[in-house]
Amino acid sequence: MSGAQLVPLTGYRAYPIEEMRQRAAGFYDEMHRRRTVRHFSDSPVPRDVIELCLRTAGTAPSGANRQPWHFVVVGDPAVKRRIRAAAEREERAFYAGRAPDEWLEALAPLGTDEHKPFLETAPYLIAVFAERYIVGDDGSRHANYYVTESVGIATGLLVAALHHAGLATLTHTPSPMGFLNEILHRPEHERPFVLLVVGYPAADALVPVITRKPLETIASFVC
Ligand code: IYR
Repeated sequence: MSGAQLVPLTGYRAYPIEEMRQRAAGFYDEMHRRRTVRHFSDSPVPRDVIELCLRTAGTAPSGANRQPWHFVVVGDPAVKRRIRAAAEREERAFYAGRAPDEWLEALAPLGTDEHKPFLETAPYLIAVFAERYIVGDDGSRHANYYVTESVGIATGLLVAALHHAGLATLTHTPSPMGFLNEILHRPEHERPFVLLVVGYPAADALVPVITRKPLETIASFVC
């Protein structure tokens, strides 16, 4: 017996083909301009804009609709300072030898190093956690499904929403990120997924020269 409760689809909107084309092109145009930024301004960002973008992230599809994500928004300068210190400790080890040469060579064109001043400069850090499983009030454990896929999609929507709102992001992954559980008091079953740096780009922000793979490379059609 199915326990499903089904209701009519009401939110869907269909568009005439030409409008569909324009919308798809317009959205591509907007997303195509997005760049990952590492030079941030310290100008404040309205908190309600962050909240709205998090609501968008929370609309992501997820395995069995478990929504296995948790976002911690950090604006407190003292907490940002602690996160920077811990991240730079890991990054120093990474750049000084933990990372294999091949990895460091792959990063060289991006110009990254162990210095992460943006973790203090940017007005907000958003630590994204993946709930590996659910812990009931009585301590019982319940499975989540497709956790990495679900949190990856939610994070993608968050990056897109922040860009759409006019903010810049850096998807930062100091490795390992266990220090985020400690500093942000998140339980052990929540795995740090990514640390998003959010704000306005610095007026003199520079970005590396990159290219994006052409459609023919990233997609094939069987039709
Ligand atoms: N986490 C390090 C290294 C790094 C790794 C990858 I893969 C990148 O795309 C960029 C950086 C850092 O943030 O510097």
